[in-house]
Amino acid sequence: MKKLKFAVIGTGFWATYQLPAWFELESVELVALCNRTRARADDFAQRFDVQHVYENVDELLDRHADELDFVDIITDVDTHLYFTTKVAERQLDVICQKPMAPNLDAARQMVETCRQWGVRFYIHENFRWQAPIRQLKAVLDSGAIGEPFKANVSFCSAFPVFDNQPFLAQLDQFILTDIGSHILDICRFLFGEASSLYCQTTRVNPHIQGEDVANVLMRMHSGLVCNVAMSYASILEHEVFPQTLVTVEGSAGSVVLRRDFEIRTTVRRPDRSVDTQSQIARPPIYDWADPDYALVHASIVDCNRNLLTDLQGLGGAETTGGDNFETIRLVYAAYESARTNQVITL
Ligand code: 89V
Repeated sequence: MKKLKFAVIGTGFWATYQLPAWFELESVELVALCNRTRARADDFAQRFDVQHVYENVDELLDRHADELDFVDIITDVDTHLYFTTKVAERQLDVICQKPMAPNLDAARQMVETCRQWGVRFYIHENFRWQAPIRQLKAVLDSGAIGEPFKANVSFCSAFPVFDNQPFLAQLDQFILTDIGSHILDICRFLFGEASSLYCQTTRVNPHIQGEDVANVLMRMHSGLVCNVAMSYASILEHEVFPQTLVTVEGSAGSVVLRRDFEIRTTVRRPDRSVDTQSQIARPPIYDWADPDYALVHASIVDCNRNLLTDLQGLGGAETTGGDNFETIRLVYAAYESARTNQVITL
């Protein structure tokens, strides 16, 4: 496979893991880094042996646009439209961190700008690439539990997420953009598109700006009803961060993704007793991963691999800009529902 050359914009907390995740793949070469705080980019360049460092994105693109194949934008959400436009204008393919944009108009503009410039546009949305989520999807696709009609999806935690990512405490819109964009994407991955949605939000932590609890109820096109609970205020017996727990009931049985990656599939036997099979869908462990985030950090590699395969011309990207626009639509529909206390028809 041809080695693709790329640059990274943004060397914050997430880049600390996204860079080594790229280096798990063979057919990429990181040519340049750009960050508004030069010292941090210099530190990354030294650590990851990158030749060129810039504080200014125009300078990076002036010097390297001709040799680059794509740019990976790993910056805060407010800058995504700006950097995506800068990169697309140079006719380079774009990967952008989730959440795609701070509002739906900006997201629409990003998709449209990339379409107009004829460049490929992807969102780095990694949660659907977690090993237990992929395995759960395989159980659903096998037909073992029949036609799914009901699901509970839960991401409830009291993990001190603000210690590593202090900016999250300053967001006016917090849990639905940060975790909601992941969890609602998992729902789309498992159950398809939603036709309507209702949401309630709460702020429990007095030291943050945005909401830290959100409950979303969706009816999917398939007819399945999906109940999604998200919280960063849940002091529970078992702290499972960053695991998503899922229960799906179908016409012929049920499947439960429990803590520590256990998937239990229950079906009825002909004599009407039930049979439960258990499997563990453990993620790979990388030595560069933060143990608290190991499940998520492993999924960065699989997400990158999927996007790289598409960039290599082999197709198959899951989280294209167009696809992720449907996820971000759910996020902002959830805010609208919470604000108006209305069911939103999608
Ligand atoms: O992936 C993320 O968006 C991170 C975390 C896993 C903490 O939510 O902010």
